[in-house]
Amino acid sequence: MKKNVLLVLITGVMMQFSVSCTKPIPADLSKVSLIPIPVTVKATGSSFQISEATTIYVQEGSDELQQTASLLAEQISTITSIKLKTEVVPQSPAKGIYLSVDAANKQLGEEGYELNITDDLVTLKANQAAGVFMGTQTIAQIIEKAGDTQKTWIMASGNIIDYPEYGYRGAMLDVSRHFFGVDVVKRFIDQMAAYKINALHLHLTDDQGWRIEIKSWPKLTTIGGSTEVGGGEGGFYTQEQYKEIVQYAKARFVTIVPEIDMPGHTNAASVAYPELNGAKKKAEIYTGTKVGFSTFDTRQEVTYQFVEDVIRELAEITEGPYIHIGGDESHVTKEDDYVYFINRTRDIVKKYNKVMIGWDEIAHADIDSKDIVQYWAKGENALLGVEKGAKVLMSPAKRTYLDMKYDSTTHIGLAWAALIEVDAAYTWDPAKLEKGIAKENILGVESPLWTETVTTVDDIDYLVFPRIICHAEIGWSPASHRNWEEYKLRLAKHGPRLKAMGVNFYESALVPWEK
Ligand code: TNX
Repeated sequence: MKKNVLLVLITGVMMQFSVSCTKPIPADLSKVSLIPIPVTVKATGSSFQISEATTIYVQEGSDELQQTASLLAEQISTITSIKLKTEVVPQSPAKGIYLSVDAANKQLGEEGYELNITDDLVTLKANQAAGVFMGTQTIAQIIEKAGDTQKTWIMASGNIIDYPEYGYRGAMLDVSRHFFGVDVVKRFIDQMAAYKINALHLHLTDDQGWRIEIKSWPKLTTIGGSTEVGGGEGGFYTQEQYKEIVQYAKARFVTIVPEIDMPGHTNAASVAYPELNGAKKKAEIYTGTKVGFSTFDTRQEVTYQFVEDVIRELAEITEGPYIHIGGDESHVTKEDDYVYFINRTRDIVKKYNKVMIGWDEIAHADIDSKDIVQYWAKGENALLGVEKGAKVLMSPAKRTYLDMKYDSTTHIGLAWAALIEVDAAYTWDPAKLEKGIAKENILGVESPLWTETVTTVDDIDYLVFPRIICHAEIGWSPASHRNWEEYKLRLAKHGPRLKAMGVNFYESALVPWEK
């Protein structure tokens, strides 16, 4: 009798113990500082616990989903040191993390996703793999320690429905003024993708250097790539290296947009092949930072033979739809020669089935609804483009130029357009910037980093972060959700996250950074 009572007691205690052990830890999803802020977040007050036993399940039949699952496992391991297994399955499991594609919710579009987190199961689904990838970047921001002293990692429970305002959310890296190798570009892609940026524009050529191998014109890189601003050794990507960047980006749903800047900004090409500028004046290697002094001779056939060879080779190794042809600051090209050049170049880009993007000056050429004008300086140019039916990519220098100083004390950067503190980077709306350019005219937002004063990875980080995070939210989140006073508190929570990622960001005094 006594024995039995004891047994019942012990069993009772044990049962209670095991229940309290697995009891989910309360957490509030609505308090997690997500950037970009999602369209809707509903918190349910509980949490999903991540442990060694958690598996990432992937719906069968998609290589892209499997790749996304492996990248998520890597990201979770970086954050928590827990290595999760991935497993392909025919249907949703009862426990674990499950990634699937199911084209049920039209509202989500190409990149939207729905994330549902309960005590046992995390389901992430989207119409396309791109949306699932975007959702994994949200998961990476939701994962947190259950408490300061605890080693338990959780995801607050609830439901998120999310999709972007603009389909193109980009960053630009100028690898011409200073060259940066493949590893730096990959690191940049990872950092961008974490904030749902989906395009990387590489400014591959300029007066100071030609950075992409063109097999039919080899001196472009051997001579044209041999130096950079300040006289350093320069460099270039072989086509194999470029393809490696394209594939790395693709796995993270980032499109590479290559730019060959013409007919101005072409000194390096003309040093390699003097016939390109008509050889009236022999071009010399240039390592300074002035702009607007060079041009191709746009009225001779050899120039178009060159443009066609370059565009053909580049189109072959570029998977994305765009080729950027530059077209800015051609100050020494006569207006009608400039228009003639852009028109002929546009035909060549089309011949190789790509969409032409150019800086806002190209609006003066015969462009139409298939072309894209990148607004950087002149609203009137962008408006002209809109009148011709083109879409606008928004990169207003006063708001998005990452090479602008934060304030007068910033140790690198330029200041010709503006000083851009973090609040100035955040408090603008692409659809309200210019009268006559509405949301439906806008392809998206892009933040360019020109590198005249940028020589190291720390320099890149310092100018890019945290401003690019502001632009990422502008490109993704509804305008009605954006408010500086609230945003700066969310941004503050990303300080430790950026530090953990090894990012040398600018600790603006306007943001109450969390330590
Ligand atoms: C203007 S923006 C340029 C670049 C410079 C940049 C410096 C644009 C289309 N052209 O050539 O690098 O200013 O901020």
